[in-house]
Amino acid sequence: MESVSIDSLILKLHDVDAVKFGEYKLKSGLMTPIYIDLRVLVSHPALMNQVSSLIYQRVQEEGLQFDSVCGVPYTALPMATIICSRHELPMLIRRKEAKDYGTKRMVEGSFREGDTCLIIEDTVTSGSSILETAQVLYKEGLKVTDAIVLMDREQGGVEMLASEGIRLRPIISMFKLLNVLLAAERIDTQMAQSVRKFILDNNTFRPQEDNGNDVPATKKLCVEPDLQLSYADRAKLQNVHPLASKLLKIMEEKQSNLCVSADVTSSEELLQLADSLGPKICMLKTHVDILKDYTAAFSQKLQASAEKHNFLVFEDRKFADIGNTVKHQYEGGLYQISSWSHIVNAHGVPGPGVVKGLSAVGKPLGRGCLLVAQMSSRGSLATGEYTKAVLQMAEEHSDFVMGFICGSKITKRPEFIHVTPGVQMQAGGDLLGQQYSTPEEVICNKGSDVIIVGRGVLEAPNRLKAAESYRKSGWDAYTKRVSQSGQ
Ligand code: 5BU
Repeated sequence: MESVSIDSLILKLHDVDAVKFGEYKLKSGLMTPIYIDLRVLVSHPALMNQVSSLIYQRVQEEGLQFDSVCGVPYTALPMATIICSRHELPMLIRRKEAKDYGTKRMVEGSFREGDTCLIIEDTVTSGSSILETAQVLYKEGLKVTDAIVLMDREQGGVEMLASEGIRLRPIISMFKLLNVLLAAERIDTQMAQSVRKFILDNNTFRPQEDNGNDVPATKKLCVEPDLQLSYADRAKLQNVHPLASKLLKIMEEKQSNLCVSADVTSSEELLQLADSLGPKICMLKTHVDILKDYTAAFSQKLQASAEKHNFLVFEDRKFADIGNTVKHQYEGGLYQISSWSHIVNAHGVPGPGVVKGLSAVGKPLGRGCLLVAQMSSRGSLATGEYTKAVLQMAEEHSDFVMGFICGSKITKRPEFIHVTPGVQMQAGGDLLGQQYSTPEEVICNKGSDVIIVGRGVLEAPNRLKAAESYRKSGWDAYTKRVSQSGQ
């Protein structure tokens, strides 16, 4: 297609607000002065057809060979559908969430092992969405060598994917888009300049400098200097909470940053889990109120198992009431949580009183608390300013608060431990809003310290094997993070 057609397409995209200027937040959390939102195309069928034609034209120009086409969900899905339908090409659909019934397939459609799949995407920033889709396809035995994207923000996606063996071919680049909009007086020079500066200042891909080898995208955030510190070094910090120090030492010693979430309903099964998985984990997380047969004897046996296998117990109670009430809930009632659980967690919602109340009970016993700064569930309200306020609450009560439940590292202070739930080998989610990231993503890219895995282990045919493979993944991601950041 000639540049004239691309020019007119750019103007049409601007007409329908698929290109917007202002202050927008990207998936990465970064604020951007330009936002590309091609989701609106479904409301503009003529434009959608033009986009799809352009993509297909590029496929032909490049002479790409493939067996099937997969659009990255969701925006590129209709584009792939139109192309495949019009040109009678086999298509595959990548599920974002695994079904919890039936076949549990992550890729729908027919294919054979070794088939090549072409990926189609609407917009690329870092390239991570394409990579994520490619990884799901790889898992099914498919090959991915090429991808086509309508709009490349020119922030490192092409380079990152190249380092992963995927050639990304953009149709419209950010600089081209800016030039066309500037020439048509849709934006002024100042705006064009500020967007150019933003793009140049925010390249997401950082290649290795010392030996010229490319660094996979999954490593790109592993170069923050504060991620240099090993668990062992952090355990020795002056201001680290004693229990955080103990946990860090256990992690280093057992080479495990795995916390298994023992979400079972019988005490016996839980104790069996503790005993069999004990050697693989640094921490065991419980929901004691889902047990149908809790007794004080159970909590004693759990403590003994923790002692024997050298792990900490974390009751995921998520206290969220006024100080006076949580004091009673923590110390008394049926479960007497403070008497057996090394660590508990709390929401920041009630304000600092919740920490003060828990601390009054837990601190004399040498217990520690994790504040829930973010949650793994879709639509969680614990974001942005709330997360910052929770961080401040922790800083002001660091004699009892030892870290956070969060999706990613929220502070550079190395004495705090970041603990992340919502982890499985494959990114995705469940039908009730849980969202999963991989161990590599959580530890290496997001800079967290501990992965919490529940059903990833509990629903595996062999729980011990699964725990070992999560331990290994989490540990490998950690060693990669530490060695990289040391460069
Ligand atoms: P899963 O089976 O790996 O999805 O279990 C996750 C566990 O972590 C489960 O016990 C949740 O209650 C817990 N969890 C979570 O998933 N997300 C959160 O934000 C918090 C706790 Br806080």
